[in-house]
Amino acid sequence: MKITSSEFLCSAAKKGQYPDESLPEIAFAGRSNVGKSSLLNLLTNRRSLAKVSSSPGKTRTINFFLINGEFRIVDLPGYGYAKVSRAESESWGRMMEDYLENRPNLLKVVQLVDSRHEPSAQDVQMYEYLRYHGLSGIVAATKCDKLSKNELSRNLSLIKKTLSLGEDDIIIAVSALKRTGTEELLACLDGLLER
Ligand SMILES: Nc1nc2c(ncn2[C@@H]2O[C@H](COP(=O)(O)OP(=O)(O)OP(=O)(O)O)[C@@H](O)[C@H]2O)c(=O)[nH]1
Ligand SMILES: [Mg+2]
Repeated sequence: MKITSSEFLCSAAKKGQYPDESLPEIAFAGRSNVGKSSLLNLLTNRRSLAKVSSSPGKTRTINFFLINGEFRIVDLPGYGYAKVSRAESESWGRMMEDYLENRPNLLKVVQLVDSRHEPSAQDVQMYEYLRYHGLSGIVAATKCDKLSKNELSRNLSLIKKTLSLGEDDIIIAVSALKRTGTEELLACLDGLLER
């Protein structure tokens, strides 16, 4: 697939604010600062379609983007950001559950993890949650520009093991900086959209 058009549709904190259910959606999940918004910009070849920030907690709502006029990529707010209050973290949980468990046109969630580290307990929990809801299967290991080939290969094995990835699960190393991993990821999205 080639992405030829992309546009921001809307930002939602609750159900009534989502766009209609007429188009398939693929969402990006992962801890704050892992590179979700950057990956969306990379795939769409846009510098600032989604807002990126070096301080975690940039994306606080669910953001919908229309791609090629035929499907949507959904940029989710990150978890694991230490500075949020308990109330904020609870409202994050409700917002995520509402979307992830009640969205009939949601095909899959791409789980992003940092390629430099062993997935955190929250990453594992998120992936298990996605698996339970039939939304798992694609993992993107971000910021792979920061690692040597050997380190990357070692860490990809560690990520597979820690997240208990199965035979059919796909893991793709991506870098927004070096622009790697996009073709593989787009091919995956093609598969999801059954083309
Ligand atoms: N070196 C490197 N830095 C990256 C890469 N992707 C993202 N970053 C940097 O990581 C930081 C966070 O990126 P974002 O895309 O805003 O992360 P996010 O997951 O959307 O974060 P939240 O919106 O807070 O959940 C920014 O400073 C990016 O420039 C990458 O592939 N390589
Ligand atoms: Mg973001």
